[in-house]
Amino acid sequence: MAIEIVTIPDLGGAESVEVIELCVSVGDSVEQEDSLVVLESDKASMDVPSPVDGAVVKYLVAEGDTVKVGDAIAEIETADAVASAEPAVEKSEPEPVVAETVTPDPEAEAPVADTEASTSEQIALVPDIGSDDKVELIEVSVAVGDQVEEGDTLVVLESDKATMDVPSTLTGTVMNIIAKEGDKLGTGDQVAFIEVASGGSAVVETAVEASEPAPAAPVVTTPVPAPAPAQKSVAPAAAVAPVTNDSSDIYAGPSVRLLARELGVDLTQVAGTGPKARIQKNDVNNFVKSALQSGSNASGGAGIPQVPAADFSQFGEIETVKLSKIQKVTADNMQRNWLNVPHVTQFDDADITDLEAFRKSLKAEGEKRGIKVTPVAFIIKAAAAALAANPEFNRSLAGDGENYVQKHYINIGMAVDTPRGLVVPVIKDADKKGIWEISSDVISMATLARDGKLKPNDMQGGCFTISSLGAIGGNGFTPIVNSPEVGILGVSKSQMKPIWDGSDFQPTLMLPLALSYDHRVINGGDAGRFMTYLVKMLSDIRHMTL
Ligand code: CAO
Repeated sequence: MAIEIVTIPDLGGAESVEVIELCVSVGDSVEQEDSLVVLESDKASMDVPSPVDGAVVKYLVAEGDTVKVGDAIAEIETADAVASAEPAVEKSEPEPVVAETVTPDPEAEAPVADTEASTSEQIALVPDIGSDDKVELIEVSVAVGDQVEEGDTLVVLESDKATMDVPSTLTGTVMNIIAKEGDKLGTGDQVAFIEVASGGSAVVETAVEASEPAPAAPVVTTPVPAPAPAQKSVAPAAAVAPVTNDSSDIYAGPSVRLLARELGVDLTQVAGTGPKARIQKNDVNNFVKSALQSGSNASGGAGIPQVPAADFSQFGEIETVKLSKIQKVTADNMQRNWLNVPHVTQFDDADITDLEAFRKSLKAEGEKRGIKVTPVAFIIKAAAAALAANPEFNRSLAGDGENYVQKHYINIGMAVDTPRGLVVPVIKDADKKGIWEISSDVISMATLARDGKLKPNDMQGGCFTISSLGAIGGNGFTPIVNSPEVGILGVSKSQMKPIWDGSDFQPTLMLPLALSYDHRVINGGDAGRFMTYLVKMLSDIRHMTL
């Protein structure tokens, strides 16, 4: 074990810079090249990577500190047992700060310019970025027709270590933007044509030419050391130049931008908590966390807008009550299923006049058995039969999106309203059970549910769900599929209706049914057949015995 002290390397001429971010926590393991801190001068932000593999023992600087070359920033305990005769500080000094070194190249060739004309079109090039590697263009900061002044950012490049502005060294009009977002650019690549009002001036500058020589030491800086007059005061780092109006206030370092892109986070929606409201890694992580907790996706993913928080107290007296665990789980499940499942709901009414007469005829025997038979038992029985006859409804999409799983068992879930929230116990093997057994299961499951005594196993393995509001009322509702199941039946209150039998209106007890299904797995035809089958079962219970 050895302690390595990491120091601030050559800053390429900058006197002092600000520590704007500590990238890891004390105790964290780091690998060589992992960023330890992000520094920021008035020109650029720069990562200081770890020179060794190890664990961060201590930070010797804090966010907001001003540091200069040679200042110690962190202690790292290395796993390397090799005892070095050199002091750790000396060992760390020669390490490069970052891989991307932007060193202006005074030798670069200038594009041809017509100094005689009143205007001339000149090409802005990527200056020497200190590496043969190409880096990604992440932002185009101007549009064709824009007037730019010397120092205005044209595009922003980003390697895995640094974000670099390519500022214009010309004052004029952007005539054509050659490079586009996503392009990989290297030293000397063309960025844009700029029409320059020469005004008799013989001076023709490219981005490269305008750059003053920088020290040879590896330093991340912007291509030109000159201050960028058009940059926003809110974002002193040229590295965070705007792309569009919406992103004009983004103030974040390269590692944060990388993280945001990986997580699909739109940084315009993230509030920065760092110095000068700079967006830090934690801000991005917290944004994602809160988006997930609120059940909403981070913008840029599914693009679901957040419902703004409301202060109801301004309208009257309120109280805030903690959600029960079941309520929270239900909310998450409903939101997940609503968002993931393309729902279609089909409606029909079943004539249950005979079924009700039969059910009532069972009352006396039910009292002897101690079992109350309600319409729900018949609906479960009929649904099990419909599932057997229409196996499409007994499928689930496999996680790979390439297959479906066909189930060869029939378990029916039954939504039960309890004071703690909605739960769905499962009647196992409903197709193999008679009305008495199903009724007994309904009673015991509903009792366990209301007493909060259901075991996890009681609520697992459902193939299809029945949600009955028949005892409560209503003409119909559209239930949400209990994914990964693909179908759910909403049952409403039966009503006596005059039904035309071809020669007369007959008083008929009609049961409203609503079948919601996952249209990824079930077609309308499948649903139509399922519903027709179900209605037939309920309308003539003799079919259930077949
Ligand atoms: N039409 C008319 N009457 C009905 C009916 C219907 N569709 N369904 C049940 N009833 C009657 C019953 O026959 C019973 O009347 P009687 O005592 O006169 O026979 C009465 O309503 C009460 O029934 P119940 O509630 O005791 O029993 P059930 O079998 O109908 O329902 C259960 C059991 C567990 C489904 C129910 O208690 C329950 O919790 N329902 C709520 C489900 C729910 O909240 N769903 C919402 C899901 S939202 O996504």
